[in-house]
Amino acid sequence: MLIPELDKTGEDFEKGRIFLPQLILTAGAAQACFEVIKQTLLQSGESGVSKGEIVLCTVKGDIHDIGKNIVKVLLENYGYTVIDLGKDVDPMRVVEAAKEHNVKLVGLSALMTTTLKGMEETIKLLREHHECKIMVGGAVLTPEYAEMIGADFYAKDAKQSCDIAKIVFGQ
Ligand code: B12
Repeated sequence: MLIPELDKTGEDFEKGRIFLPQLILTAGAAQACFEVIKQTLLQSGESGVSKGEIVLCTVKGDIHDIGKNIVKVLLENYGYTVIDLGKDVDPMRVVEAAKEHNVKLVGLSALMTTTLKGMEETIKLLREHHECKIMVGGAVLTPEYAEMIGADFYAKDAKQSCDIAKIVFGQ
């Protein structure tokens, strides 16, 4: 329900039916809803041994983080530890975090055509400095584009990020 409404807001924004202040208000409301969902999931979940560590962020130049935050909540709920670097993250910071925690999996999010370059740059740098699998997601991405920029996995939604983590960590 929440995500289709966000999509509708995006379309209204694109078509000039609403403007940036309304878009920001909608995003704020969505974030607040996801925070409630997160707290509820945390309270109901068992705290067990972590299945594995994953570095997650929205790439440089991009401040959209609602989707990334949903991915984080779901991964945590499935028992993975998420090292969340936030949004607008410099490629080198991703590399440093991946190396520091010696992670097997990195997740990158990008919501704009202009920031797909930042995603590509991050993947390139990761390949040069750290051996790991990379999953990517975000509304503008396609499986073909994800493959072209060198990602190992494309996820169309948060649930798929958990399926990918299961493949990478074997649990
Ligand atoms: C909310 C929103 C905002 C909010 C963001 C708030 C926030 N904290 O995120 C605000 C108002 C700040 C904003 C700002 C801007 N926005 Co905006 N925004 C949106 C909007 C309406 C919804 C995005 C969203 O949250 N969707 C819901 C989430 C749940 O979906 P999602 O991110 O795709 O995530 C899911 C999957 O893709 C996947 N996934 C996502 N990431 C990852 C990562 C991994 C690892 C995995 C496995 C999976 C995964 O799982 C998620 C959950 O299922 C979209 C329109 C749209 N329909 O997409 C425009 C949109 C993305 N914005 C757009 C634009 C242009 C901007 C601005 C440049 C506007 C401006 N003129 O200033 C700025 C960007 C500034 C910047 N540098 O980043 C454009 C981008 C166009 C393009 N093709 O490049 C869009 C498409 C709107 C439009 N049609 O014009 N925006």
